[in-house]
Parts: sequence; structure tokens; C-alpha cells
Amino acid sequence: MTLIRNDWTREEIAGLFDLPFTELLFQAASTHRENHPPGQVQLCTLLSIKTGGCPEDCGYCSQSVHADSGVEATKLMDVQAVLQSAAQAKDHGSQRFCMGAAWRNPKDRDMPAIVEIVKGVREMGLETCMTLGMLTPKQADMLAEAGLDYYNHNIDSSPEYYERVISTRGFDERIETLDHVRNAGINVCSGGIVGMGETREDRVGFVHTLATLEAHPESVPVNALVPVKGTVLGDMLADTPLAKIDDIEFVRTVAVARITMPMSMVRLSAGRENMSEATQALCFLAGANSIFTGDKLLTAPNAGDDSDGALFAKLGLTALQGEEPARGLNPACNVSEAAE
Ligand code: SAM
Ligand code: DTB
Ligand code: SF4
Repeated sequence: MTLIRNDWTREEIAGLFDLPFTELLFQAASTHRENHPPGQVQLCTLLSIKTGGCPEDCGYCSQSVHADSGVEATKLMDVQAVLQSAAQAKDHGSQRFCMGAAWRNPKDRDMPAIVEIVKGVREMGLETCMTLGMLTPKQADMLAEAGLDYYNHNIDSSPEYYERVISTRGFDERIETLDHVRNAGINVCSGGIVGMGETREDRVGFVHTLATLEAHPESVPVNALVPVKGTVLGDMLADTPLAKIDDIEFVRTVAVARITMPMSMVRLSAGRENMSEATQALCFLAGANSIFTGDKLLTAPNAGDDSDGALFAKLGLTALQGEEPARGLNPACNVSEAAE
């Protein structure tokens, strides 16, 4: 097993990004093989359980009230309707069911329904993941008690670039919620978005933040910005197409995440719809071992089961089976425990 470190310096991470591409990929693929079954990719399904009308001003998001994206606001879905969707996801071969709500934070009055959903989805034998915005320690404890396996809360970018994309909350508040999730004993899912107009240095700072957390997130989603018309970043990208992230630079980010966080599941998340098969194949080689399946993410279209099935067949990839650590901290991601 590879040594787990959380003392990476920015210089070291910048050095990885700077490696000749084939050397970087070789290192990332080697790290991947040492720690994960190569050729197996975890399938996750996303469901938006509360869409739109979010008071936050994240410049990339179609669900912000500050965006003019045409996404309609809905109330929190009925528990039974969520469970029905989860059952479908399971039938389609998903291992993990991820539920997202367009909230700054859940209100205490929402928690009983959320708890019921977590319990119901878990009873079906699916891993559960939720992303509901900022949590109080008490809310994190309630989710833990309900049996939530993962909580997704992205840091999105470097601390410096974060404040250029979002003004209604700070980077430190993101880290605070991650602490509450960790302290409650829920596995942490945290990553970000590449292609928001950030620099290479910001991508270094983004990976550096995650790789120097006391324990690495068990899941690290790497999203490519899905440019949505009516959002600040979607419109910026439409006006300046050259700002679109270069495919090779995207693959480099995946590779550096894999090398610095060897045990984590690195998820090739949003943006696959606009990615060639060859770029996705390079991401799998670079150590991505999880994807979202189905034809929809939260509000944006996704590649869809048919094209994913064809891609997996072409690449000889199979769905990850078998047990991941069911619940609680993955000791392998924890620097102090891994060193023992
Ligand atoms: N409201 C909660 C929050 O912000 O934590 C949960 C939902 S939010 C939609 C979950 C994540 O989706 C964001 O943190 C962001 O990383 C990602 N995301 C949202 N819009 C995106 C887009 N247009 N392209 C890529 N990723 C996006
Ligand atoms: C994550 O990092 N990516 C997913 C999940 N966590 C919740 C969300 C992607 C959202 C893409 C844009 C949309 O569907 O609106
Ligand atoms: Fe709201 Fe989350 Fe979208 Fe930000 S990313 S506007 S917090 S739903």
C-alpha cells in the first residue's frame, strides 16, 4: 500500500502537475493499481431531491436564485418518491445513491424527512450520500445516526479563487462543515470544479487543500464545469470559448488527485457529456474510479446508461462490486492510522 501523506507542499503538488504527461500518467496509474482494483469503476446515481431557488450565489450553479437559468424551484420531494428513484437506480446497477438539495443549509424542520430518506435508501442495500449545504454539528450527528454513509460538500477550488466564484459564504465555512461531518463519523466526499477560469496555481491550491486535510476525503469528485446559460460562469465561457479547460489539463488534475490521495475514490463527475471517450479513458487511466450514471446529474444532462455501457465495453471496464468500508472513517484515508 502506498504511504498516505498529508504533509504535501504546494511546491510538490505543482511539481506533479509539471511532470511530462506520460510520466504523470504512469505514476498515477501505478498508484491506482497499488491501491484499487484496476478496471473497476464505481457506479453512482444522482437525484435532486430539492431543486432550485437557492439563496447562494455560486457562479457556476443553475440552481441559484441569482442565475437566470430557467430552472424551476421545487419543494423537498416526498420520501416515497425518493425511495422509488433509489430502487430504480439499484435496478440499473448503481452502488451508491447520492441526493442533492439546493439549500444553503437544511432547516431543522427538514431533518425528519431527510432522516427517513437515509434510512429507507440504506435499507435497500445502497450506499447513501447526501449534499445539503452547510451543517451544524447536531445535524451531522442526526445524519450519522440515521446511517448516512457519505456527505458531499465541495471546496470547489483554491481558497483564493473560491471567493471570486461565491460571495455568500466563505471557504472556511466549507472546511467547518467538513469538520462536523468528519467528527460525526460520516465518510467525507469533497472535491471541486475544474474549468471555471481558474489558473494552474488554483488547481494546485485546490488539490493541496484536500490532500493536506487531517484525513483525506474518502471520495473526491472532480467536476468539469458544465457551462449553463444564465449563470455567471456559463455566460463567461460562452463569451470566451478559449477559457474552456484543456482536456489534458483536466486529466492532469485527476492524476495529481490520485497520486496525492491514493486511497480515495476519485470521481469523474459532472462534465462527461462534453468529454470525448478518449479523454474519459485517460481519466480512468489516471486513476478515476467512480462515475455518475444515468441521463441526468442534478439539473444538467449526463452521458446516459447506453453510451456508458458502450464505453465500458470498449474499454473493458466493469462496475465495481464488493464492499467498500460500509460506514465510519476509512482508516486507509487517515494519515495517523495508516501509518500505524
Ligand atoms: N447546495 C449544496 C452545496 O452547494 O453544497 C449541494 C448541491 S451543489 C449543486 C453540489 C456541487 O455540485 C457543487 O458544490 C459544485 O461543485 C457542483 N456543481 C454545481 N453546478 C455545477 C456545474 N454547472 N458544473 C460542475 N459542477 C457543478
Ligand atoms: C459533485 O461534486 N458533483 C455532483 C454531486 N457532487 C452532487 C453535482 C454535479 C452538478 C452538475 C450540475 C447540475 O446537474 O446542475
Ligand atoms: Fe446553492 Fe449549492 Fe447551487 Fe451553490 S452550488 S447555488 S449552494 S445549490
